[in-house]
Amino acid sequence: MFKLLKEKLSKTVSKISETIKKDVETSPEETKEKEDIKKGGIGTAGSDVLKKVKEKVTHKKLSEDKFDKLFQELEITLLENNVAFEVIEKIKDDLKQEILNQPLKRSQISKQIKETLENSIKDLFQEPENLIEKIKHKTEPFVIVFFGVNGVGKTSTIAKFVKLLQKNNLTSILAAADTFRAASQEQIEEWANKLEVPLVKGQYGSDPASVCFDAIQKAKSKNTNVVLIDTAGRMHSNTDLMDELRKIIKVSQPDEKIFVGESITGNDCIDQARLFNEAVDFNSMILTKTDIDEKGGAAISVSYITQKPIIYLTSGQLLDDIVKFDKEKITKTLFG
Ligand SMILES: Nc1nc2c(ncn2[C@@H]2O[C@H](COP(=O)(O)OP(=O)(O)O)[C@@H](O)[C@H]2O)c(=O)[nH]1
Ligand SMILES: [Mg+2]
Repeated sequence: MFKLLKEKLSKTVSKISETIKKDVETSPEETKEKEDIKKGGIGTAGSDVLKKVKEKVTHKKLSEDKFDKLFQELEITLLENNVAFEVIEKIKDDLKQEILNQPLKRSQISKQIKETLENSIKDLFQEPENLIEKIKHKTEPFVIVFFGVNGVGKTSTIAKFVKLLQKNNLTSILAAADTFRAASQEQIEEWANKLEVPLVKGQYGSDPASVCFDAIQKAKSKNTNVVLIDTAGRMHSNTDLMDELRKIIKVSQPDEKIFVGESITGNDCIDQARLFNEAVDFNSMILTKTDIDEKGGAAISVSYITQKPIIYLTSGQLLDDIVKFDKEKITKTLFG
């Protein structure tokens, strides 16, 4: 992830730093003061003046105008890589706060900008809870409902999560609450067989909420640790399907509502997250297909936009291609 954004960011930061440095070197006011000092000789009083001038030459303040002009370049880089507008504004404010009207050390400019950017981006992410620990602490079955737009990777993410639960000695039951899309029941059944976990299915066209209810009852009777509910893909603009999702949530009373979004779709993913969050106030997010996302703007933006944490990223089609979201790691990938 971030291949393109990383390259572009690094180039843009270097370019901006070079421009500021050049500005420091060619400032006519400073050159004149330097000459005056040379002419006047350096006595005890002179050494104080020299110190002051030296400081002026190596510490340069940036004007707001100049900052805005320089930021434009960074803004384009961020926009091109799907970073959300609000996020760009936040980064701009942080950078302004940190580098505007503060003395800039010529030798440190690039480092200063890079560090400010890194901290600003790190600050965008909500800290995720440890979901596995949360599950372990619950005695009753822990119910998770997964939702999102069609084809984003909900069903395969559920399969990956089951494998993760198995590694943690936690048992699962799957609820095939996608009774809408042709072949969806068969698809999840294939995963259930592969992972050797029970599955509760429904008739095509039947009420998905009743499938969830049955699965939860079964989990209770069998002391299963986790119920994973797979729902049909839906657009946030489809009111009937959003009502259906609300009903699923009402009936199953999930402990965790997870929005699944495709990181590669950038701003679409950000908009979907925003609207699903408004509709059902979810707990957390999983972003899929990070292996084919060279930009990464959605991953950078969604947590800030929704004020909800990303808990996992998936990065391929194998069952083990799921990793816990780690903001330190993410920012290192971007700036390291
Ligand atoms: N490269 C890649 N493909 C993925 C990833 N997650 C899911 N997919 C693929 O995306 C397609 C749709 O996945 P599916 O789970 O059926 O999506 P759903 O409609 O949301 O349930 C499948 O071909 C998956 O193999 C991922 O992290 N990386
Ligand atoms: Mg599916």
